[in-house]
Amino acid sequence: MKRLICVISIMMFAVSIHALGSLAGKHAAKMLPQAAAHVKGFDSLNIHGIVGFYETSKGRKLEIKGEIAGLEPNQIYAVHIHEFGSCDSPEAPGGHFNPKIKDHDGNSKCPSGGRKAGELPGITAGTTGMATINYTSNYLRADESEYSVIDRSIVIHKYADGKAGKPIACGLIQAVP
Ligand SMILES: [Cu+2]
Repeated sequence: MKRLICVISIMMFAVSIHALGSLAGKHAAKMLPQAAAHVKGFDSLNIHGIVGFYETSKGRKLEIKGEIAGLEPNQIYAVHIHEFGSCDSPEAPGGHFNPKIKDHDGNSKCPSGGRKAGELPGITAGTTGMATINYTSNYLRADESEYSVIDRSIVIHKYADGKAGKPIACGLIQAVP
């Protein structure tokens, strides 16, 4: 009997080690962001969300993924990376992040159709007030370069690009240790 219990517990131990191993494997396969921001509304606005910044191929592309809740259903909002890493007030993040993009000859060029690198595509809130950010930038990084979004902020504006109005929500972009 003792022997049987012993065999069973060894088997269970083996099973749990196996389960841990495959969990760890899945975890390792799932990409972790290099940087993340916790977006919160200014004033009493109930806006909140998390945005992750993922460098997909080393120093070439930056995937920006997140979800923002508490928006007005069916509204379009401008989303930008602003220059300064502060969300103390709607003015604190400063202007749009605009690192100098150089072409192969070292001349400055416009990143994409005259948009600044920090000017991401707008987001549309669904019927529940939730919007998804899912964009890959060829001009931003999450490293220590001059193109890095780390220690800057991600800002949601009141309206869509064009007349975006004042920032209504903001998240400090911090390196993920
Ligand atoms: Cu902006």
